[in-house]
Amino acid sequence: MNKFLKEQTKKLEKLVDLEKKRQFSTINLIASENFCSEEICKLTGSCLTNKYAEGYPNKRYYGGCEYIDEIETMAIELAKKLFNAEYANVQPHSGSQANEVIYFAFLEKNDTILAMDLNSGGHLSHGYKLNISGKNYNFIHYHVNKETYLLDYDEILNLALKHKPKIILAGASAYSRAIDFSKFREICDKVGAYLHIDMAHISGLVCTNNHPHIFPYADFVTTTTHKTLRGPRSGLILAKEKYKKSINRSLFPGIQGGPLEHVIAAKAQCFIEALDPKFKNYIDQVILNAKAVAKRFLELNYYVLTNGTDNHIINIDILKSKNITGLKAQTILEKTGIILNKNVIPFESLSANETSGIRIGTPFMTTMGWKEKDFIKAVNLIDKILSCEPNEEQINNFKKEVKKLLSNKK
Ligand code: DSN
Repeated sequence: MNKFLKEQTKKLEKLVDLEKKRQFSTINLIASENFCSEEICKLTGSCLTNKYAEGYPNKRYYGGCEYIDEIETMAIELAKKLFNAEYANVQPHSGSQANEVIYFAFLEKNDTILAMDLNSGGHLSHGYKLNISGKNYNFIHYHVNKETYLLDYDEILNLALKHKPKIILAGASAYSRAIDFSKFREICDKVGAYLHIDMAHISGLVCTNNHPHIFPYADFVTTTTHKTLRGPRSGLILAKEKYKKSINRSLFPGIQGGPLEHVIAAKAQCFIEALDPKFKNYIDQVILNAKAVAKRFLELNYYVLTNGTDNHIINIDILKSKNITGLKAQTILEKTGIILNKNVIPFESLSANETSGIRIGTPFMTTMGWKEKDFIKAVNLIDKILSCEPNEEQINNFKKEVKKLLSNKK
């Protein structure tokens, strides 16, 4: 290898080391991130990445799939057990691709689908105009209630009656309250629609019964595996057995080629860990921590959307609370070592780049061992930082305070 290429390899190693250091030396409050186990990391980086296995277990287009078949079958069976599902497909590379698989399996081009509005808390793959979903299908969007910011099931019913969607999609990326899947089922039954639940954010809460379950209500369910579920960065589909053929075909050969078997093995490990009773304790603590964060921000007179949380997410209207944009809050906090993301809020008046809101989540720091008291200290610090326009000296002092809080990590 020539000098330049050797340097490039060294640079990659160094950047990964720096990222690892960053993950351990900042307070991570991003609601969609987590810190997976060493076993999961190891499997994701394993020799399984060398293997092609287009197709499904025992029906592959390549030889040499003896062990791969066993691994993928394990992952399927563990996923079914974890979520009490009749069918699982563990091949989606991501949550967005899992959603695309469902649309491609059950919709024709321009068919109507009813989903949550992006500003209300929905997701890009739920019909955003620049996303492939919004380009291929006729998405109609429901909103949250203007006063309460809660899901408005009457509006969902009215839109369903008016537009007769083939699919109704329940699920969100920035919604902090429990979703009533039984109400969604009732609406679907009234208009003859399929119920698709995207539980990407709450799958860890669903499998521990900390959120109303997806079954028997859903026809099909999609999720990522790296958020509250604490697995590798990837996707998963669950469904009733009768949809197996359509979903399998839609994924392969419809949308994806060779599955990422190293990630599938890591998903199997994630399901093993989530089946362990200790995982329920972890999710219980994630929720207790989120409730403590919401309560403290409310005590400090912040505008916490919906006045609290039932899950791992706290949404805050930071413009109304502190007269700064989400972008500014994110940027100032990052300088001190506190990482979170700006977020649009329902009926947003600013651009998606600026935003009036911030979204806070507790999964990552709970994995790091934080309890309510640690999170309350972090909220107090955030309030201190956002209550001034910190100069360099103050930033340095805040950094020291962040460091001190981080010494409580595992
Ligand atoms: N980007 C993810 C989130 O942060 O919620 C959703 O895909």
